[in-house]
Amino acid sequence: MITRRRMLKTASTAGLLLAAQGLLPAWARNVAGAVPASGPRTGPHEFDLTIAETPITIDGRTGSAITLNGGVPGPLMRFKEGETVTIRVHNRLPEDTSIHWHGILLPFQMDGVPGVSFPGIRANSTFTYEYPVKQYGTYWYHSHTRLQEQLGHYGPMIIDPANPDPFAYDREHVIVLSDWMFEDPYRVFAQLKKMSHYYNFQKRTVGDFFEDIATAGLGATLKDRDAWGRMRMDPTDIADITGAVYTYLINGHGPETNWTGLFTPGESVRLRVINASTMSYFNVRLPGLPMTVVQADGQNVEPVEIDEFQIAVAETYDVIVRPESDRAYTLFAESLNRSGYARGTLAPREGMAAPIPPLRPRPLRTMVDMGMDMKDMDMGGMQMKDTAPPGMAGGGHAMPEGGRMDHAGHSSMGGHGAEHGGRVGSMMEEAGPIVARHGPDTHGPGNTTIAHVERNRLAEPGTGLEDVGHRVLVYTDLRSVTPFNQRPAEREIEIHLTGNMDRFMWSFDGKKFSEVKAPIPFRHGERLRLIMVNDTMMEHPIHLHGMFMELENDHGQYIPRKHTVNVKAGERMSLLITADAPGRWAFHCHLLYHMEMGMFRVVEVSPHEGRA
Ligand SMILES: [Cu+2]
Repeated sequence: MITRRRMLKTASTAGLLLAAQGLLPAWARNVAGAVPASGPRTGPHEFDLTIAETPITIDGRTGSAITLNGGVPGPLMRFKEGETVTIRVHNRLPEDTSIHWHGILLPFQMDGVPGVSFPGIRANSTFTYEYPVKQYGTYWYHSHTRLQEQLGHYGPMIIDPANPDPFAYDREHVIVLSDWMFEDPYRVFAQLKKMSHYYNFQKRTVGDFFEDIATAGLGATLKDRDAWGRMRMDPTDIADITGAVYTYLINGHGPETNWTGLFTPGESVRLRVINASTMSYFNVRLPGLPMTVVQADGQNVEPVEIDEFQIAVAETYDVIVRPESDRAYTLFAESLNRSGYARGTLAPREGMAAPIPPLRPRPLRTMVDMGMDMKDMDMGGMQMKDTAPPGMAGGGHAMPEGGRMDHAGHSSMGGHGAEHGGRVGSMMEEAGPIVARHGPDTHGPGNTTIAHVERNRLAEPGTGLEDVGHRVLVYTDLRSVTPFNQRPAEREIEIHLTGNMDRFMWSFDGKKFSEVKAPIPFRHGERLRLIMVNDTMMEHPIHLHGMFMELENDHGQYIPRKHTVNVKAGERMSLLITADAPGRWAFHCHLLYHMEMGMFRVVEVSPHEGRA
């Protein structure tokens, strides 16, 4: 294992530093005219990637990273739909590594998950990936070995389509968003696992709140102002790693460096936005420029014009913008918890900048996130308004931190509730419909916060974006350009996303990966409906390898295909899968530390041949 201390020693050589910056791929350099037509080819269909420890500089500060061909992010891998590619990966690390091609349909032995699809790439050895490229679009790649992705082991991937895209543009930029830490991620992870004691000592917890519900009943607990104070101890306080630790990056550059993408006024500019973060969702916007979404997870979708979108970890969105004026625009990617941002600029010339918007107030978890039904609360209609507690000021329509403190400390419930009651009411109207009720929970101690009701939340814009006053992308907007398989599902599987937030335990159906004995069986060729129910109070980006998931969002045969879906708190989501890819595939939460905690499964599509 590479310890941070050892890595920092190697980082002290100035010569290495210069070499590292010179090696940053052209598309990621501080000023980018446009994305190059092809990636780092070493032959007609051949690529060489070298993985090594290398010092990097971010906003003037030096750290040590795991780099691909010397850079963070790694080189742009650019393939052509229909070619067969050979990629030789040279591991110069003193430990195993791997590369997973995220969202790519390929033979499972090429999927790059150690212990699932292959043994991994040993120190000082070379592994050769070879596979036919059967799709088009914007994707990315990353390590699937321990926490290496947090150390910089990721990069973008573009597959040029065999047939032209159904939309036009004059220029494109790749936008890789990521979250970098100068700390040792293995130490941060160890601390997260120890959190239980730390938090129990510090303050009351989400678990306490649920115990109160069990003993005093929901209505009484909610009427207790102090309980709402406890509600503010929301799971993001524990689960997230925030801007206190992270520097948020665009194409490897911190906010101060101001990565700049050039345009000529009047051009259509395609932005290929990839969230290569380990733990960070972003809200992305370009104040003054509407965006037209044309691809999601590499799949062409009917164009939809918006002003902002939330991008979950591991998702990609392609948008087209048309800057008409000779001025700069800020590309602003605010972290979901509003603890920081990645920022770049689109400009006609180098050295320009536009105002940076202030971070908006931190969003709060809501009763909808908690899977509560207002009817259960014995406070319907007007009365509900009178008792609206301070902690839920409008369903994530947050107040400034200071404002909340003030209300919690000084206002009476009634007075405060009256002030915000209308917004609470509207929050409930905007919330997605309740589609199921949660039965008795059987997931054991690995699952502590049980949603009472399960909602369809596909038409909701995401935490903190409920009333931002402009158009925000929602999952019901996504409509495929081409029709897909209409075969009805033959079988249904239900999986619950579970957690014990006080103890930083994350799992499926209450069990960590290490506690399950067998893969989830899929029969080769079968058509499945996968129902995911999020029992936790936070969103999780769930990724299936090897096969697309078709998101059942009411668009019939035009429902969109996704490799990663954001499942909101308390949400019940339905997906269709054609199990057409024999082999063993990973299925997991793409929050790196959740996956590492065991929110991970293997899916086995059989019969199949070949061994890992
Ligand atoms: Cu998760």
